[in-house]
Amino acid sequence: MTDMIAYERHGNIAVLRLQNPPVNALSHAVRSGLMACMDKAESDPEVRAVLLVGAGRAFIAGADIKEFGKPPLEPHLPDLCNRIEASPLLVVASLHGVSLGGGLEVALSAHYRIAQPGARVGLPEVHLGLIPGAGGTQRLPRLTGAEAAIEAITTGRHIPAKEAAALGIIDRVEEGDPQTVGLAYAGSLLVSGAERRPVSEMPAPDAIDWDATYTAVLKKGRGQLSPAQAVRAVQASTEQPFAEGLQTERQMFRDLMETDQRQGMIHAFFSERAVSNLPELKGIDPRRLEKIGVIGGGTMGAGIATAGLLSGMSVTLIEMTQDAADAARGRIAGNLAGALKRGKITAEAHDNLLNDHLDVAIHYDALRDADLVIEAVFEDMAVKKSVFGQLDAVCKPGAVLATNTSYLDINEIATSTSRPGDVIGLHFFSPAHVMKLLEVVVPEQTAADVVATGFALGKTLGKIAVRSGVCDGFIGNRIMRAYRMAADHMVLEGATPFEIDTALTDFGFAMGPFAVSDLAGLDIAWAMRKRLAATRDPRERVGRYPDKLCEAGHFGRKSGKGFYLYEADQRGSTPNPEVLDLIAAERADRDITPRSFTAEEIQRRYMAAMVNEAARIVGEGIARRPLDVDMVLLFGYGFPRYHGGPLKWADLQGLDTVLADIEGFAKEDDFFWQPAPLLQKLVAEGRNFDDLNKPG
Ligand code: 3H9
Repeated sequence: MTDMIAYERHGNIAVLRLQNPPVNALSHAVRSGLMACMDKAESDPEVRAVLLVGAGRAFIAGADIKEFGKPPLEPHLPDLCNRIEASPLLVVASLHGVSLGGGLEVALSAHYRIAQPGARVGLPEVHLGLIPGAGGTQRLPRLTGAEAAIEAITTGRHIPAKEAAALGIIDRVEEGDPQTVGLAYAGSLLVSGAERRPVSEMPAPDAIDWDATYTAVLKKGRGQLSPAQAVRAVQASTEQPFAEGLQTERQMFRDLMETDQRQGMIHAFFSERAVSNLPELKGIDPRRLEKIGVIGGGTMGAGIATAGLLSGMSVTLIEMTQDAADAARGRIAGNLAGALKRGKITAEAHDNLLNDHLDVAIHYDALRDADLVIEAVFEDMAVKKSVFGQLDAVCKPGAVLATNTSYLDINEIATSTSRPGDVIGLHFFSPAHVMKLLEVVVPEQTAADVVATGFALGKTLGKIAVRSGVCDGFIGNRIMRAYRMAADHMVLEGATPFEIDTALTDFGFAMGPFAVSDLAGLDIAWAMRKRLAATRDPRERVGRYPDKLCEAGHFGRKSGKGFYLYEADQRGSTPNPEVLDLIAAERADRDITPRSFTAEEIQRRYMAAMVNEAARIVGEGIARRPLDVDMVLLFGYGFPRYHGGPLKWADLQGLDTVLADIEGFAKEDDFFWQPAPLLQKLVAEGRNFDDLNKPG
């Protein structure tokens, strides 16, 4: 049990070193070990102080998240923290790496805290759908005041040591080995006769306007409960004695532990890490990845080039003419200027990236040395094939040849080269230097180390890379087409686009589908509808009113008018009344008597369409696992993180409920609402999507 904690005596100081790799999470064994070691230190008459320190790369990253959802075992973390704080010995914590959640709560229970300059502290529990549950909401405000504590807890951000010292969270910042500086600090405190200094005995912080703060935090969280609850917990620190405040915090923590939001957020936490962990890539090394090439300097190509530069890669961008090349350089310079303005890079780095790491050329020859080339040219099969033919001619053997197409058949693109094993899809989302999602689209003949290189590129660029098979739209856009279609059907039947957008922002989406269309440009979906028209099944219902908007030159935000009006109000909060006229005309044309939809019905239909298509995609093997779909929607489509992703949401609803919805909707339109075979199978077997996420 105590091998999780190394106990050593250094003179009159007992060192308790946590060693639970990789991040010293406070598992049951660690908590028990700490309790036992505190007893041991206190029973040694020579010991006057305890030093808490972490082995490895962090002090403590928090409670062990893997234990959540299981019956909690004693000793509980709050009891451990209280026990540490109540020790008659002087307790010092020496922090390095991260001290997060329960890790910071343990440190706050010590009487003094010293940290390395590079250390970071924080209470990120809200990102797991929780609040700090071991005294963090009661102790932190006693050190920092209520306002700073609320900012820290509701954002969950990692606070650098220097700032933490300025806020009063840390007493001293000192460079060196954490144990060595900790021992010296504890020794000096003993020599100077420093007293124990329990935070719980410090005065309560001053009150603030709690209701206003609560309302503001709730609004900002778009329906996420935990940050708003954290405000109430901090409020308790000002209104209740410490012990009572702890009870209040504990109850809120327990209540949140029971919520779907907590399950959704923890699913997101683990899926984000599991998504690049594919069995097929075990033991496969990626190819070299230092110099990348980008073909095409439009918005997408310039964004990809910017992403590469910001991650320290050398980038060669190819355009067709000198004018186009100059324009591309201008776009990249604009992106980098934005990064400079947001403090992501220094002025020196900005100049350096633009002048020394970027080459914009008009001949493919410049790509001879590239390790990987991504084409981002016009979405046309003939154009893409011609580009790949030229790449095949100039690129060195082993170079990865990637396409950023969003729907074309990459198997066919690969046939235009003599090396289909080197061809892959790398589908970025615009703006490519900002959006986190990267779909790694794998055609039939792609070599395993090329797939590994796609994932390695994602990691270098700081993106969430998700494997997708080849199909029209891949994972994300194919699912989007289905839920967008469900929204359009609701409009034809009686809902307004504005009711739908509101219902979905209430569900937690950053934007509703019609506001998203305006942002993307209505001409994009228009072109897609025209492209698919020739092969469309006659039973498919497609609204014609959006075509009418486009025919009148209204393409959304960029033209000043779409579903919403942007001319006077850039936020687009004013619905365009012409849209309602166009819809009314189409309903009349189709002999539809409009009916009303509740927000709940809108949400259920939209989600059912999303889940059904996602289930098809998993069933067909386009996505390897349900969690892959969840991550695509979370990182590329603004899906609310606290629902975990569409398939986690479906699990939490109960798959039988979702299937029953689909079967019910099918009574009106049995072409669109065909239940996915995988969904039917899981319901019949009493299983859920998460069962398919488990390895093996
Ligand atoms: C809490 O403390 C509640 C209390 O207030 C009250 C309780 C009563 N537990 O991210 P990485 C694993 S809530 C278990 O890839 P990085 C992680 O899964 C907790 N495992 O590395 C991964 O495993 P694998 C509040 C954890 O360097 C491995 O460690 N704390 C935990 O990019 C490496 O992680 C948090 O929310 C954990 N707590 O980032 C902190 N943490 O190798 C959550 C990590 O098998 N953690 N693992 O895939 C993080 O933010 C990042 O993991 C961290 C390291 C910054 C620590």
